[in-house]
Amino acid sequence: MKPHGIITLSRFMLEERRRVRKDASGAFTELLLEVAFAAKVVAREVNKAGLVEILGLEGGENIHGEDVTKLDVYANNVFYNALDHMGLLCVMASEENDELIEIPDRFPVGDYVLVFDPLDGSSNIDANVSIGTIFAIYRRVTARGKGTVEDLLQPGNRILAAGYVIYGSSTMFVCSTGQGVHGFTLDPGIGEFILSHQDIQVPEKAKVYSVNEVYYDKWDEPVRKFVDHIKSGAADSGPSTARYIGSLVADFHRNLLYGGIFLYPADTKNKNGKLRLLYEANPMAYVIEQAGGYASDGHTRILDKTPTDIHERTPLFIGNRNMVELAEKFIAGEM
Ligand code: P6P
Repeated sequence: MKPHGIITLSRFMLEERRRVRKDASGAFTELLLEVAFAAKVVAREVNKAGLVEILGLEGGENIHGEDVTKLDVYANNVFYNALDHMGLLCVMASEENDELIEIPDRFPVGDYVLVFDPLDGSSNIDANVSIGTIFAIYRRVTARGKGTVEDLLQPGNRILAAGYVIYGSSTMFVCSTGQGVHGFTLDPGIGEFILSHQDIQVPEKAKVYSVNEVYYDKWDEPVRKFVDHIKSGAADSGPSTARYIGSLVADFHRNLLYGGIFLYPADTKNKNGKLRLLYEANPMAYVIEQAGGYASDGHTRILDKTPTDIHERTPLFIGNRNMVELAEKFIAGEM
């Protein structure tokens, strides 16, 4: 739905708070806006990544004598430094950190939990392929003080807000707080995310299927039969084309707007698939369900899985509900 006039992310979130969130303290809204601020800082660096060669090699120094870090490490530091002192979070987890991320003793702790992949698909940067940040926000479950692993290992069905930033031809902040999915495009001229895609819903027809078929022979037989089925055109409401970018945020975003199914199944090498439950599958599952789609590991709804480790992997089938449920039927041996 085309929004009327210029609505910034800040205005949208503040109006949503007044309308539905009754977030008395405003801390939740502040947290969301701080995540968006960090994304703007990351976008500025990602968008000149191609200039790293000119500005200085990663790990080296640029012409200003500044250390150039790998972009995913840089992005991780940006999100950490933007959020560690705000008194909004009790704990964080990041794809870049083996252990949970504590709030430093010198800062107050808050009521929320943030899990994030600061720069997913970063191996694609040199080819100028779209990459992204993925995040989810929970309320803490421990009573007080610094958060623990218990606060992090919550099922996705307890997510309060989730979304992603796609650093592509434009930078977009796509998120849901449980009131539908909305996309905000960064206007670099004013440094604001502007509402550009209100109430995103997955189109009725799944236009695209998206999977890395190099692993075909390593998949379980039912998964191979499912992919053969949708490729044969037999699935009457099935995909009419294949697209695979190899960057989850880019593949997901395209399917969200055009309709489709993305799958990263388990295989003989990756028994639980490659993608992470906490900060890749869960946030995307939350967004797709808010947009009318569905996400499964082939047997179980992604949002109903309770993580046992912050870096736990999961097979992922995500997109149009009818396609994901068809995959589940093949895996259950019903097709
Ligand atoms: P493959 C990027 O490395 C990533 O984590 C996701 O963004 C992407 O969907 C997936 O891996 C691609 O994996 O095995 O197809 O290269």
